[in-house]
Amino acid sequence: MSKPLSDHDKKKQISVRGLAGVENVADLKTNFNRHLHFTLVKDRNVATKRDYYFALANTVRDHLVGRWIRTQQSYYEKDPKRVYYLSLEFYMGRTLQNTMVNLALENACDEAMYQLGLDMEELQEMEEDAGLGNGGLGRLAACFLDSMASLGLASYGYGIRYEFGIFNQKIANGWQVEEADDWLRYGNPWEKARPEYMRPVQFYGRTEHHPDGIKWVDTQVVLALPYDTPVPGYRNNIVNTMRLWSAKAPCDFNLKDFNVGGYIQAVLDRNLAENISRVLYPNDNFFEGKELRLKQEYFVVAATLQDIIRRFKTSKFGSRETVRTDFSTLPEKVAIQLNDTHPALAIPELMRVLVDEEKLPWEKAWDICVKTCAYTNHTVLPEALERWPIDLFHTLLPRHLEIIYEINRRHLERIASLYPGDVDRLRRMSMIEEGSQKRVNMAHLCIVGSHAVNGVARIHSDILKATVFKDFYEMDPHKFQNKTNGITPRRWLVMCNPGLAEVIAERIGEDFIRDLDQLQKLRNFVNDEAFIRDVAKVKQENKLKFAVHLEEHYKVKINPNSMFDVQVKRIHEYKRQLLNCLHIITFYNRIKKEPNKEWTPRTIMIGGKAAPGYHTAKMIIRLITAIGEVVNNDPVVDDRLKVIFLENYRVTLAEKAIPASDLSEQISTAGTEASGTGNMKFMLNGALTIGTMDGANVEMAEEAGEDNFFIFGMRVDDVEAMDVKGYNAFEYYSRIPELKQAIDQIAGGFFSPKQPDLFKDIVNMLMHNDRFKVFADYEDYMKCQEKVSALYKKPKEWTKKVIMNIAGSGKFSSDRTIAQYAHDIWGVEPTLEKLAAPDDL
Ligand code: D6G
Repeated sequence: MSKPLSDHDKKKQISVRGLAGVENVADLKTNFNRHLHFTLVKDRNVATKRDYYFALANTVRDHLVGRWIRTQQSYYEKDPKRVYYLSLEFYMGRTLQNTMVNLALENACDEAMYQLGLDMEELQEMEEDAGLGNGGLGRLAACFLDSMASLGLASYGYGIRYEFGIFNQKIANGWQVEEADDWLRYGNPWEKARPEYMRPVQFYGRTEHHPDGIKWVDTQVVLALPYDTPVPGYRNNIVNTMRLWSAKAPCDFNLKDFNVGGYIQAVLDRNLAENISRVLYPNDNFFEGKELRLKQEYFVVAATLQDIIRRFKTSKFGSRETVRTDFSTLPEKVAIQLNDTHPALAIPELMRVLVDEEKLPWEKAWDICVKTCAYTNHTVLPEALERWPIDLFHTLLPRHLEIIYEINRRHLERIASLYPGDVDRLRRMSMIEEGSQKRVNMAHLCIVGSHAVNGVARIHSDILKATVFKDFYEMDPHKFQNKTNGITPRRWLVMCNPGLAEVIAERIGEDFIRDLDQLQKLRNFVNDEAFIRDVAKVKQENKLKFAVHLEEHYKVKINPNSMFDVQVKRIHEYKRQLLNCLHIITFYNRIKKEPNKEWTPRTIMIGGKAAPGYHTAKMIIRLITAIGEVVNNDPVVDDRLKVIFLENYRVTLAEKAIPASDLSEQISTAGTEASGTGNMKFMLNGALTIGTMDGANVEMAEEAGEDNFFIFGMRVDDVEAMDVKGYNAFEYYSRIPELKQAIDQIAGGFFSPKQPDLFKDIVNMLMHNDRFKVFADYEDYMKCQEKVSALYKKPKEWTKKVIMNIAGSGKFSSDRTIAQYAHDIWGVEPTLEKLAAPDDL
């Protein structure tokens, strides 16, 4: 009998991991040892696993350097239109493996480490996630950077280098506990500080109106120190830049003008200024009007615009340097994309620079501003929309408030001329909201100050036009567009699921990695027995691997033949983790009622972080862990149902969980989830979806074919009709016995015997105050779950649907999304350029 292949040997056979040429491996070993010695200053007697990770990271990084310098040089030489993606979040996750994938170095590095007696996967586990995001919006920005580099766009990501990213979630006695994410503690090998590009950013002060213009004076200055991270394209030798700003107090901070507390106190107070980039606000889809957050938003915008204008003014053609002074060409050279309203201050800041500093007339400046900026909306939830109190604005950014008033005055004038006498319309469309507290509506500012406004899935873009931005759509229909979100197939297939990438590549070649639409060709293999077997086998291997992780972590015995039913995303009422809970409880009750029936076994996993201040979300986590405690310890249930709360869900855990999932739960109330991108990751990795007709689910079902999709629940129209009629939770509760039983159990302490009223707030909300109408979809959801269970009993039928889903997932590549932004909004074309490989070392 031949020896089974080791993990290492199995990986070697996978071609998508790049070639492991002999010279390549020898060089990598030499350079690894060189870095261990000269960079880490260690030898193998004392080196830790982390030292080995850093040595490998530096070895891989060396391969980026020449490509990075060359790419940036070519941007100065060719002077193409540049795209600036401004975002308060870039949820990058880990970088080492992604770099190896994009540079085709993975197999060679694996071999080099193997020959040195090291396990590359173990070293990879030493890397911290760059968790500079909350969820979908931040991860989208990260996927977009990969696609922009892979398509050869001259583009940049601009954001904040938070010292602390999204908190680490611990579960203690069933409750979420937050821990600070000190991700930079051991250093970050992927960033390069650029103190030579430091920029001043002003705050507070007042304005002075002089005959020759307006001055913003008596300000406090904080310095913005940029850190550059390389963003490699997929095997095209292009390396773009993500530039993240860190706050630094100037040397004379608090010493120049107010030397009150003396020197020591002034030095201690530098912290106050530097707090600006200290920590990411951990809210997803929720606006918290804190001064420090407004400071962060202005900080990134002011520093970035200075960089954009410097680059616009100076372009080097070969050895010649030209200085541009004519700003009317700015929109031909610069596109600024606003990732939600968070960087909306780019609009008044650009106006301030053009009018106050560059002395352009207002009309001219405004025309340039609108042509340069574009705005992406990510949500219709009212609690997520940014509405800053005027007082705060006035104190922190007095000049910007004046500019916004002027923008608004002209905006209202235009409305008044288009709709004479329509006073209510003026009120609805104003950027300034009256009321007990006056506020600036940032979405209105963004729409007016941009030439394009887009939603992130077809249904969401339609809802924007029909409801929240209806008035604006009526006035300027040409601005409104849709750009359905996408995910990068490099990280979310090749990197996290090499087994699946390989069985696909064996059938249709490797071109799908750059051109995901080619997955359509897999429809030809839907009846191919060998392909069905291969797809099912990869899934089973991924499940077994994840089961080992789960058993180690949660001390629960996992049945690897059970359906892995997964809902991972931020915890939020609108995402309806509670509906999932009701399914779990009902399934449990059914097993208990008929213990001898042939139930389709499930391992149900739910994971996600709750915003630290969101009480209901934290209670939802407690309910999930409480249900798990009862269900997992019930001998009658045995291995037919397990409930696991996946602790600390983040990019890295997604990369492990998604390839191992059978069923993806996408069950938000129709009309609430703008797009979703997790949904796409599951589809691409061979899970079937149970979902509502919400966000991108609608388009996913269309691409896969509705027969291959488990759709249930109210459509947007039904939800709207119910809002008119009124939603009565009690009616469902009293009519549906299994629902009543589940609610009575939660309310009566069945899952919290030591504290019977623990979940009274949740029950009250569900019964009397549920904005998201959980009960209204319960029956249909249960029926749909029964269909899922029935299909899972027929593995071949199941896998055929999986194949139809993978084959239909091509549309959801972020390469397609970015190509559309480039063509329809930015006015640039993907160059698909490949630079020649530099001589790296
Ligand atoms: C990156 C790579 C480095 C390049 C720099 C250009 O840090 O080689 O010189 O970007 O920065 P800008 O001049 O475009 O700001």
